[in-house]
Amino acid sequence: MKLQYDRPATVWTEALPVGNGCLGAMIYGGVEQEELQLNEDTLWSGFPIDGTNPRALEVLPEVRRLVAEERYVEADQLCKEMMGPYTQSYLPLGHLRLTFEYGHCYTSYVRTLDLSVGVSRVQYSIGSVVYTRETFASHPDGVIVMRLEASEPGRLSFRAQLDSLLRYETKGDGSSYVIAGVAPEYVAPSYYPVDNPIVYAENPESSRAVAWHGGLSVNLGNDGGSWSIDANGLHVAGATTVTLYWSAATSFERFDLVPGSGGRQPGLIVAAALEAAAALSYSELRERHVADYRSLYERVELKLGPAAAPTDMTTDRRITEFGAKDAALVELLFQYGRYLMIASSRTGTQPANLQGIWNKETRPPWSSNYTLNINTQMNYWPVESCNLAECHEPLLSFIGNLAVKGARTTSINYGARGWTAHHNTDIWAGADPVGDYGQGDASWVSWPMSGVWLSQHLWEHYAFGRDEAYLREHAYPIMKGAALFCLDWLIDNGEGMLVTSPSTSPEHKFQTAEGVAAVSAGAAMDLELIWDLITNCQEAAAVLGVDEELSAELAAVKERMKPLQIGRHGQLQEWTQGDFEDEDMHHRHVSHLFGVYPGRQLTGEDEPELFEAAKRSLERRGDEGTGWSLGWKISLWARFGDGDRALRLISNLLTIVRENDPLRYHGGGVYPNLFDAHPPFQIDGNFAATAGIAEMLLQSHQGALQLLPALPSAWPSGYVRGLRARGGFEVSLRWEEGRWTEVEIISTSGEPCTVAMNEQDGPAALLSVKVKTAVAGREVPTRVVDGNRIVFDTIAGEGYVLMRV
Ligand code: FUC
Repeated sequence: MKLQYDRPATVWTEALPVGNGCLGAMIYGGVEQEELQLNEDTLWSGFPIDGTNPRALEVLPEVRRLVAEERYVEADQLCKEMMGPYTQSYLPLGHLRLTFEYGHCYTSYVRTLDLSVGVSRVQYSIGSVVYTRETFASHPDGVIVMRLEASEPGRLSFRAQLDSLLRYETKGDGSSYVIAGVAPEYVAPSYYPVDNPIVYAENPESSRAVAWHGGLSVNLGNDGGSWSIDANGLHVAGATTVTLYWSAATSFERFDLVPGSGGRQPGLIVAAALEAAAALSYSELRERHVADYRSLYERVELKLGPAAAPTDMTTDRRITEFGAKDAALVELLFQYGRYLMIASSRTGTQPANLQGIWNKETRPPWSSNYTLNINTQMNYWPVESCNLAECHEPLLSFIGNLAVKGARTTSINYGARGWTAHHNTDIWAGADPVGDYGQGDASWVSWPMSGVWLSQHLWEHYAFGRDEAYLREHAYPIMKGAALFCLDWLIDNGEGMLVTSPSTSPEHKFQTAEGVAAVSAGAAMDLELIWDLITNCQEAAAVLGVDEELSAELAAVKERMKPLQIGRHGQLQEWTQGDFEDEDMHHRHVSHLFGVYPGRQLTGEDEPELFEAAKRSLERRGDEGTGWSLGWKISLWARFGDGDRALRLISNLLTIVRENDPLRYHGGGVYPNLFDAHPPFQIDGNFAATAGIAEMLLQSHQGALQLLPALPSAWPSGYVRGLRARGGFEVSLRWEEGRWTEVEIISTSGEPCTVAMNEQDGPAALLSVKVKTAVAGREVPTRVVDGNRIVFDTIAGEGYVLMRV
């Protein structure tokens, strides 16, 4: 499972990413000059601030009145008075540049990223000397390690230098070469034209921003050569094998503390990491990294069909020439999403942002922040189903930070209980509507629903893993806070039905006689998000045996909420206040389909008419879109049970996009390094693709395991091991001629297992399925429920095999 190329990267989106959750590098694989573009996941501009806006509460009744009177354009305008500051930006740390002393005439070049071990490799020859470099980012040891080797003694001579786009200093401290600086206190979003977009404190000593520090050290082993450090960098001469160690840290302590105020000293942290790494041999470091990485990566195996491309074809050519027609390229895309998750989100790190942890710009697209009206949630769609539940932790604990900041916002801006946040946040967990107090647009700013949506992640982690202590101590209290906000935020629409107001369907607008507008009451997505949260809270309270009264209150609210509407095109109405005409029928957001995916309100069984209407809406939106939009549509078509259509969306995503290409295709796709292209690069589409492929093979949102619910005809036989399902199950299945032939289910929580039969299997299948314990082969009694489901009891830790007889 490799990405492979026959030349160095010339642009960033050809370079290959490594990461340990916190430290990231993009490796270009150059010959005369190698470049690693470096990141550290706590290096953000800014410091903790209060962005609440009491004016919001003052204008709220008037906004609501305008909405009720259908004066939408005016409502949009007035919403500007409810805004707070923009978020801060995720920043690039710098570059490590190696300049070799052998020119640029090379042969036999290969550059790879091997997903099975999490190691990137470059190899080429200069004359008769073969040069090899391996690079990986180690989570257990907190360093990025690069090993350089020459096939003949003494042939490695180079200079290593560090620089940064931020203000910085370098120095040699004897054993290591160091780069350090203090981040700007403010960076304006890239789309916000201001004269002074990057602002540093006048005196770095008294800056409230993050201080950052990186260090490079070297080990030549016993194979000869010499090294020295001076102001110009690290110099290596006449070596044969060289190991470089890189580590970085910042003074960021917590979302609500001024950096460094708790005494955190990044220089000491880096020095300790480098020293500890130097005490291990290269092979020890590599083994420790590979063991850690594989403990996550190897849990899932996927085989969708034979490779169509020759094994030595470069990945970018393979995308161009075969795309999704190469089933093995789809496998690579799937596993790449898992790789990127392991590399960008580990226990104790920051959640993966818009670009994961890889960012080269000081004013990155959309500040490379956390965009909470789809993108951050999308990042985490694959974690539970694709067996990386631990990687969910950074987001789950970050939601706790947002709940703290969001409680203040909710109270000051809306006079409501509980907590929520809006469409953007940053490492400081800002929960306020952004827009620099009036500069933003209501279509993206006026959306106080991210607390509601993020709460779904808290519940899903429980739904898959069944960790009751986590539900009680962490998840439920935060979910409940989000529900309390909903109770106060919902208002009577004058006809006895509860709606949200002001309400937007993220980033989309509708046409009115006065022009386009975004704000109305009861956008479908709001109602679906609240349905989801209430349902999850009710189930959580029942599991924990708490809050009977609140659950009853929530149930009553659910009953009174305005029903979703079907519009004149047979579509699910995006706005329930009117069957409005879309501003853009092909808009990238499909927010009103939340209830189909990632939600569970709209299913063919429970809501057949709305489900059909939702499908009609998706038809109308079309099969084009930005990278992440294509990614969302994969899962939606999987939920609609249409595998061929889902594969068409994968195929659209597997369209090559090249940076700086004037003739480039402007829709979504992937770059040569398989990074998702909005364009520009956004990592969400990678994660959505992984989640979507899993969703085609296994679903569990309707209380039963659905095996191969959306298998495309192009993948008639295949195999998947280790997908997870809600209820505490790990599922492996093999299929032939489009039907499953062998299923193994490992029960991790000991709950009864319900399996739904596919339509194509027919009711007769129920009688022909036998369940045996995997080890003893003992037959397990099954019972039939709801016509097409079988249920059997399980014991935690045991495996069960389903077979047809
Ligand atoms: C939302 C989307 C854009 C982009 C941005 C980061 O604003 O509508 O397409 O993904 O987030």
